[in-house]
Amino acid sequence: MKHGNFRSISTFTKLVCSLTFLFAVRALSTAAEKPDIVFILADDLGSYDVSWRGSEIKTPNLDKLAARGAKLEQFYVQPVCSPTRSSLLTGRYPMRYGLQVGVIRPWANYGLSLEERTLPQALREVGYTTAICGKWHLGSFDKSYWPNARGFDKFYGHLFGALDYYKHDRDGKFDWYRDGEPNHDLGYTTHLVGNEAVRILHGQPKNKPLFLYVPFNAVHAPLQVPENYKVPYANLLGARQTYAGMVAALDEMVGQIVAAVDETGRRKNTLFIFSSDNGGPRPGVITSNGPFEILINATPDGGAIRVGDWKLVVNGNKNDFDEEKTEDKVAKVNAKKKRDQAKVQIELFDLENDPYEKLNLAETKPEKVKDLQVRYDVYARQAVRPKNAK
Ligand SMILES: [Ca+2]
Repeated sequence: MKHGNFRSISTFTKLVCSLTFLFAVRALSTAAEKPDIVFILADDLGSYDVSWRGSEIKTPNLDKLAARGAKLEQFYVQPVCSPTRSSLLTGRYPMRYGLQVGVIRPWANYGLSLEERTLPQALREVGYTTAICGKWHLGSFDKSYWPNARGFDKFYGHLFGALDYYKHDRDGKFDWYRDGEPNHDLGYTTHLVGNEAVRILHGQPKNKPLFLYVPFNAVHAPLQVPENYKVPYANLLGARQTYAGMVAALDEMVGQIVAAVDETGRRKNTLFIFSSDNGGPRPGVITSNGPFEILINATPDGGAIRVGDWKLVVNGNKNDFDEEKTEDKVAKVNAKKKRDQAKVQIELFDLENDPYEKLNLAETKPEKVKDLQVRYDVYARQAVRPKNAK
């Protein structure tokens, strides 16, 4: 097995269920009727930074969806932005097309492989209008990789990560578009994205189903929000106060999107899904992931596999770091690995009795480790080389 392939197994994510799906779906009037799908994706939202989980940050609109829907208390996403988004839009593990490690940087000359069939392509083929408002993060260097070329009829938003919420740039490069052309709308991006989603809903023909994908850049860094959103959180310290305001602005726009669905009479045939793309960075300082210690970017070099209640983690890394610096982190991990090739860290967890992965049972359950390692290796051999591998 090639070393590169082994590393690629990181796509199996040891990231713990940081997020929550909300389903609010009513019975369809007929089996043939296609539901609208409104998929709202937050960016870097801490899994316990929603008020239905007891947070001091108030999210009344998300709470309402949660109360009427299904709350998935444990599920897996990929460790960072681009892998999660590519998984969502292809239904395939990123290790199968080389996006398993880190994010696609603004200057990267690759993107989601053009050979991959996307969810909006499939939905458009069966009659849906397909629209994305928000962050793409699946390739920017050539327009053949942009959303309008990947199945979306409509695209409003940006291509890079870590956008400035007001200037709409990243590292000085302007990054705000409508259907492939630069767009100079003024305002806070959370508002712009939400307003566009509302506009799309109001403009949608009544008899045509809609796939509305709303990947907010909120609440990813840089931490920016209009001052009025911070006022209710004067009791919170520093960055968390700003972050709380950002979550509140996001929740407000979710409320407006849901209201637009109601106003257009589409509610009874709409599936809402809400998630974050990964867990919250700097937990305890800025975000909260509750009892889950493992955060974003948990496995830049290694991976995990779960079979039933057992989970094997290979070369796990519980350090938290900025996902935009992932490649730097990967380089450091690789350098360390070269210095110590023989040392592979193995952890085994019994998720039924230890859902927060506190007790490593690898030494006491060697047979279980062996069983899972065999399956892990099968997948590792299927992985392609990461596109950002040096
Ligand atoms: Ca993210």
